[in-house]
Amino acid sequence: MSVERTLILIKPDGVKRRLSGEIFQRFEKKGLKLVALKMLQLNRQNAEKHYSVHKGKPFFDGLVSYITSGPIIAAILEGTNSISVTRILCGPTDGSKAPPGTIRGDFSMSIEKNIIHASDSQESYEHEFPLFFKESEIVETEYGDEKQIF
Ligand code: 3AN
Repeated sequence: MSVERTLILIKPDGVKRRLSGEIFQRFEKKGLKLVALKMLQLNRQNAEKHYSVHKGKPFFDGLVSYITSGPIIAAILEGTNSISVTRILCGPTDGSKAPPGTIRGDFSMSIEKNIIHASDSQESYEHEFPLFFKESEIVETEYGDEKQIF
């Protein structure tokens, strides 16, 4: 058990469907702490870097076109085991198979338009977050409720 940070991206479908507030509410209610946040539109070069592990896969071009097609919201969430906890709240990749109660299970019907990205490991987080945030944009604050949550 260790305090981790993880990167999430609310994808263009999540932003355009006005789900951002609901999604952040779920992470905050769970006990994760928002330590960085911004809205942006990715260019192709950064999208390809972000998804570089998928280069060569049949869905790569569609994925890059999709994630660059509109505004996204990038955030860093902090908390004990935040990488795995965040992935559990997101649910499995394919929204049509994701269980209810998860973000994808409740809001997505698709494997591509699946609302949210979340880092799947510490290595992924280290690769992904510098594409979106400088270290100086991460705000470290004690809220004082950590003992109630963990
Ligand atoms: P996850 O986001 O659940 O970690 P990954 O890392 O396997 O899923 O895939 C990265 C992204 O690529 C997914 N979020 C999804 O948008 C897209 N993707 C994965 N598999 C497919 C597929 N078979 N067809 C279309 N898009 C896919």
